[in-house]
Amino acid sequence: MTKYPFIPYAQLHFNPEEQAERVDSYLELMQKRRSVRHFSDKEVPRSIIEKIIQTAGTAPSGANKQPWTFCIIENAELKKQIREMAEEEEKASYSGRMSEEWLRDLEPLGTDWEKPFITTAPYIIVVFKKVYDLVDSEKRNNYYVNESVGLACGFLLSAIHNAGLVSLTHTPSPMNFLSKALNRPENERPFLLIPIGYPAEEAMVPDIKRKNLNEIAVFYS
Ligand code: IYR
Repeated sequence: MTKYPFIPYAQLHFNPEEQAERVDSYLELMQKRRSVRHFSDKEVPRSIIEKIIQTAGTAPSGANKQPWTFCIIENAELKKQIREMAEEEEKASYSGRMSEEWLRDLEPLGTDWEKPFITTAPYIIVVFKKVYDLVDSEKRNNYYVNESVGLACGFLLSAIHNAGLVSLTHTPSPMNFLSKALNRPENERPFLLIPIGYPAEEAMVPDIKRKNLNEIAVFYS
């Protein structure tokens, strides 16, 4: 196993004012991020999507295995098929598979089994996690796969928002149908389905509040 050569870390140097300004403006940007369910069909250049995916790929991962595959679906027929399959599963979930409590928790958010965004958005990204790697048909371990792919999805969502685009983390359940529809190898499992595009002009979002700092943080000084 060859070792990586170690190189100096390319440090970022901000003076205190710059630092304060940067954390404020990043917070302000991210506070505007919302899960959007109403998409426009307006085109997004492929080059923009490519840069966003590359940004997601900068996430840290267990032993730097980068155990993710991003499938970007633009093909209308394939989006239609995926929508039909997702809605079939979601219909079964909303009408029996989900608990009463779960349905009650979702009610204020107005979600239901219908997933029009899958066909309206110009792209859907299906993120796959690689539970192991296949190198010359041999299994190689990956580590902290859920943590790693979750981090990459976080980076993905923030890159999407930074581009003035919107997304939705859709979790059709179960979602094995995506492996088949996209012809993925046996070492990959679907993780999230994320439509990406511009919001519809009349897009509405529920007026949710984020928890305050003192509700989410405990400081030990
Ligand atoms: N997977 C379903 C249900 C759903 C579950 C949660 I947790 C949400 O925050 C939103 C929806 C769906 O995507 O509709």
